[in-house]
Amino acid sequence: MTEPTFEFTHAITRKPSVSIVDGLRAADTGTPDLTQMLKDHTHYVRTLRETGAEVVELPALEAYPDAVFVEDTALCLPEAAIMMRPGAPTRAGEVQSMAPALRALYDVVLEINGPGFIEGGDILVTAKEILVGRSERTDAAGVAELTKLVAPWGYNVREVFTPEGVLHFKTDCSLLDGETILATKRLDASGCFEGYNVIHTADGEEAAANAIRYNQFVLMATGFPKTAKRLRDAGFELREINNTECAKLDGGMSCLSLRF
Ligand code: CIR
Repeated sequence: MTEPTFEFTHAITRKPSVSIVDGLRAADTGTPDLTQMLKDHTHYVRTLRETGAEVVELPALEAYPDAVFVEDTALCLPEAAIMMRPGAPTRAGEVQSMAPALRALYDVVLEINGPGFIEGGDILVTAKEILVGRSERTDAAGVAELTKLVAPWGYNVREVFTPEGVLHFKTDCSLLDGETILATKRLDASGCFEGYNVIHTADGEEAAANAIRYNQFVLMATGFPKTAKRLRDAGFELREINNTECAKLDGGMSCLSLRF
C-alpha cells in the first residue's frame, strides 16, 4: 500500500531568481548569495530525483522574489491540487504563475477564492487529518474555505496555531511518516500533536524542524547534528542539504517544493 503523505511520484520546484535578495524576511541576517542558493537548489532537486520521482523545475520568476518557495502556492493532495491565497501581498501573483504546471499534472485544480488567506507552509497533511496552523499568513476564513473544498474526499481539517513569531506552522514541524512528526518543543507544547509520535528537535536546533519526508529519504538542513542523530537513531535515512541562504529568508526544505 502506498503512503500518500510521503510516497510521491512528482515534485514541482522553481529556480531562485536574481531578485531573491529582495525576498521577505522577519529579521536581517545577511543578503542571500544566489550562487550558493543555486548550488543548494540543484542538490535538493537531485536528491528528490534520486528517489525515482519526476521533478519539474520551473524557471526563475524575477517579478516575485520569494517564488522559489513554491510550497506556499498550493496544496497537492492525491485527488486534487488546491491553489492557495497567500497572506503576503507581494506573493499573491505567484499562484497564477504556478497554475499551468498544476493543470498539466492534475485533472482537478481548485482554488481558494477568499476573502480568507492561507499559505501552504501552514499545512501539514498526516495519515489521519490535515493540520492547518493559523499564522500571520493564514487566517480562520482561509482555513474554513479549505475545509469545505477538501470535505468531499473525506479529509478532516483541524485548525491549530503557529507559535507567535514563527512564520509558518511547518517552520516548526515536519511529517516523518504517517504518524510521526518532527517538531520543536515550543510547538509540541501547544498540544497540537496529541496521539502522534513526536521527535523533538534538539535544544538550539529549532531550525532543523522544517524537513521533508520524500519517499525513502528525510531531507533536512545541514548543521543540526544532534537532531540528525535522533532521526538516524529512529531509523530514518537522511539527506542533508545546505540551507544557509534560504534560511536568511525564513525558508527551508519544505518550502522549496510541491510534492505529490
Ligand atoms: C516568505 O516570507 O514568504 C518567504 N521569505 C519564506 C517562505 C517560506 N515558505 C515556507 O515555509 N513554506
